[in-house]
Amino acid sequence: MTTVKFPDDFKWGTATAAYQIEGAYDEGNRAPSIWDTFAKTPGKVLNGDTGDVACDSYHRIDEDIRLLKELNVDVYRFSIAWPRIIPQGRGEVNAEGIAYYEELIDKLIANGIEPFVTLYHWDLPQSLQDEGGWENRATIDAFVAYSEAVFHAFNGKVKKWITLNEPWCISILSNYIGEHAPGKQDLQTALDVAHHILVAHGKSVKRFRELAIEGEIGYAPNTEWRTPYSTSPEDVLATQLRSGSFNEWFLSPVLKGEYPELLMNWYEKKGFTVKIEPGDMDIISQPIDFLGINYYTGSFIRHASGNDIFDSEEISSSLGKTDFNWNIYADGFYQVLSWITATYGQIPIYITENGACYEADLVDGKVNDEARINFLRDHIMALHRAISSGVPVKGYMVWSLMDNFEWAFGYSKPFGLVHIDFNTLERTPKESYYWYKQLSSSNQLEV
Ligand code: JSK
Repeated sequence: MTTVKFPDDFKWGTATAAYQIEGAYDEGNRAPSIWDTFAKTPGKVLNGDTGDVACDSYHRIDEDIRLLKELNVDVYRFSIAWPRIIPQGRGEVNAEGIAYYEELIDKLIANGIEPFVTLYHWDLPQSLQDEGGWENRATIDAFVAYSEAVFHAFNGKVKKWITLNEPWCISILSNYIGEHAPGKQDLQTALDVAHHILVAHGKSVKRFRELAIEGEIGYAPNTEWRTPYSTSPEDVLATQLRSGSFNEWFLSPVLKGEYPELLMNWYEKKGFTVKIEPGDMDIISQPIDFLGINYYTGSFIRHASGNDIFDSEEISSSLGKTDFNWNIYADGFYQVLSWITATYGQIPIYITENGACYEADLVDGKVNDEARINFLRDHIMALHRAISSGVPVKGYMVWSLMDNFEWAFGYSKPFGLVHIDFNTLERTPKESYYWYKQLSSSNQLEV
């Protein structure tokens, strides 16, 4: 056995999101979000599951904080629901919404756990969607006003802020592929949404600086690592396009102030445009303090004429699969982190999500999810390799603290360190919880 030690100031944590765990969908003056609407639209979510109750975390602050405390984590990443703070999207701030998150934040701090807050984790107020949602540039200023209300409410208590979670999911998955809310399937709409949320990100960062809010601000794109099936120019191009549309498209505007040229030209050749207004790129590329990186998987890509807009296809490989049928690609984690630092420089990075879906039954009070332990161990080893080679990673958060509402797949895809019985809402730490507790307590891995 060898011991792999992490830097002394390295932060260990876990992550959740409002719509996936809170429930209490119609309490505390909360108004519907696009996910309330989408989940209640027949056929959109597996088994007709909704976030109406979820893990009922809205009513279980003390219970969830006990789990975090016993897990001995340094940080807890959660999201604030815009529909609880400004229920109509614009206008009056809801005191009950502020009070709920203030209680959560105060109790986290009292228990020595640093709150890591995501402002937007996909739950856009439905009233804004009724006005066009993120397709409408006016939603940008609504987001800035919402951000400002939250900045003011928790300034000095929250010192790590994330504007957006997974902009690729907000734009492409939700408006081109159509798997997430609002479920549109139009690439031009998706590119418009992508641009507007990036401008919204930049204007929120700008406001954060103008208001001299304490702490640091960043954002959390999801990344995947794609490897060409062969060195043929066609396979390499297909990989660069598929990968670029997922990674660079959401990193380069923020970190370089420009969209990746290869993709821009490719979209234009296909008849799609990005409507950039004067000053947009300067706003988008407001300097951020850290980069949140979500990483789950990767794949091998080859040329396939007409298969998708990039003439690309993912090919099956010998990589293992999680119970979500996602490739297990731990080396891809090392590769993508190394590529980010090589491409964008030494911006501090927090791993804001990494984890896996594995099913495991509760038997005699225990959940033996050894597969999740193996996944986490392999990925945390890859993370250590990246840190050892100079990638400035400052912390790591497992997705997720608890089993929760996995969007279009409802409650069928467990990612938690804690098992949730969705009939009783009883919480049971899994074997991976105890494994991770040992890691977060010792700051080292025995391999
Ligand atoms: C997990 C990525 C935030 C938190 C977790 C889903 C995801 C995804 C899910 C890609 C995807 C679907 C579907 C089909 C075909 C082309 C959540 N993260 N999570 N992260 N990423 N795909 N190209 N990649 O629940 O809320 O694609 O797309």
